[in-house]
Amino acid sequence: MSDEMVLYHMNGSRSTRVLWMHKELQARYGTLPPLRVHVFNPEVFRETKPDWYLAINPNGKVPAFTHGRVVMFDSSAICLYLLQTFDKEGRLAPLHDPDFAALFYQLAFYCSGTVDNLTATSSPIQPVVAEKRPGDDEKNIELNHRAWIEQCGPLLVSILGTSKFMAGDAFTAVDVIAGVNMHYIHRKRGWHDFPALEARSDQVSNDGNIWKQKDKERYECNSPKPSALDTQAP
Ligand SMILES: N[C@@H](CCC(=O)N[C@@H](CS)C(=O)NCC(=O)O)C(=O)O
Repeated sequence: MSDEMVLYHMNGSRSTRVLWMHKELQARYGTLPPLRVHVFNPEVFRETKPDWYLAINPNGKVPAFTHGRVVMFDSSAICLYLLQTFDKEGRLAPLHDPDFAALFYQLAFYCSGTVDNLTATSSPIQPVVAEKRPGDDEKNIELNHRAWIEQCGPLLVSILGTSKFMAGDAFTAVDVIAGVNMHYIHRKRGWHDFPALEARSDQVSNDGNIWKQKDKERYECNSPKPSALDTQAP
């Protein structure tokens, strides 16, 4: 199998989860193949997806990911694949521990399946909706904020308890998965309703220099001119 890994990415999107997980793994092992990043321009990508990309990801979203003959989509699923393939000693996700495994799997699916949608700009059914940025509609933002305050926020507080990091006293893959949600909740939407969650998210930013580095990192679009953008397969 070819070693090359490619991530199809949009700045400020959930594909950030994969970038961050790759960096955390690389920091711990130093032996991962490099990740080539193909960057889409959101203005163009939200309206229309090139055929070559739909052949890679018929779901038409970012992220998608290839590694040799592996082709897959969904941010948490790709993170799980990276962990299974490269975190052989469980340094980032100690999945041999059933308590950790249960928490991690539950949160990985819950975060990318439900919590992400509270701060999303696009729709899960983007190809069939006329409005391509429904998440930025004021009424939707208000409803999503209520869902955060009344449903998802309290649930995360009760699952995560009061530990220093998301899953205890050490930084783990849970901090990456849920940390992306926290980033969008606090920074993109400006919701500051659960101080315990925010304190932990700040803890990650303070201790986790990789997150800070990622935060500053903006990848250049592969083709900067919207008219010519992304028509070429990478
Ligand atoms: N559950 C998927 C959701 C992916 C998703 O919705 N991606 C958004 C960006 S955050 C997207 O591709 N939006 C552009 C569009 O739908 O046109 C995941 O976690 O990967």
